[in-house]
Amino acid sequence: MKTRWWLVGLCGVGLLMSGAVGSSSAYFAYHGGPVAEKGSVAEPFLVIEALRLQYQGATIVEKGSVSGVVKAAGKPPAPKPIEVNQDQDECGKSQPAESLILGAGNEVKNALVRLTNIVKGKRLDTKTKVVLDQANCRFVPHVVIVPVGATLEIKNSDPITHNVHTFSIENDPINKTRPKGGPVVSTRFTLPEIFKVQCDIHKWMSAWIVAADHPYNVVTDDKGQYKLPDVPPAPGAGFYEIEFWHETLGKVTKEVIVKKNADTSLSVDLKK
Ligand SMILES: [Cu+2]
Repeated sequence: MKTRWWLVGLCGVGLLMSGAVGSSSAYFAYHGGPVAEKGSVAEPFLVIEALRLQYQGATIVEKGSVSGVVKAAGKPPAPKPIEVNQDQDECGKSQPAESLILGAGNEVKNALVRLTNIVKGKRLDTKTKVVLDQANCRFVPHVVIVPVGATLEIKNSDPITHNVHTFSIENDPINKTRPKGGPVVSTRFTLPEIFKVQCDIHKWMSAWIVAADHPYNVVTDDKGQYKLPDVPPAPGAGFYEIEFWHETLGKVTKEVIVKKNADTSLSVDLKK
């Protein structure tokens, strides 16, 4: 889940000094003089970040789902194929750009759809093994969801050397050369984060890793479709925040109400 910071306290009262204080005060002697800079003397409030709500996995009895289609607004131009300038025997002369893959009706492949404020739901599968392959000079899949605590295996299925370089901040980054036939790189992530991974040898090779601390994350298929199943209705008459993210088209956040035994349909257009 997305990290949620809750404000549980407002602490401190700022001193606002305005105007002169009588110089005959018993406690303070005010010394007037030229004011070089005017501005706030003290912040009126100090805000303290205090409690981070962790996602809680449980057996879910009442559940519904959310599904829909992600499309691109307007008609964004498809990125041009990328010219390959090395290892052409294995990688060909060009590679399709994967930064924006649209269907005939502007449906967006590889958009991430996720609930961002869910704190309780089905259990996260931390026993699973997720594979990110380097095959035919591309990362497969292009967007991979890895539960926090689960194993990600990064393979090299090509007969050439690749590299794996992740650009994570919350999690330890990886930067490893991957000779052909070399061992699988196994790793785990400890914190939720979306980050890029690339091959430093073949610059067109990149993908996105979504380290997720709850199971309500999904990637759209080549028809732009998504479905988030097994979602418990939000407590009370509440709603969830649902985020649609794409590496090129950006992000849109909506609110969605989930009802038990029902599917809520929610489709969006992403604008570049
Ligand atoms: Cu490579």
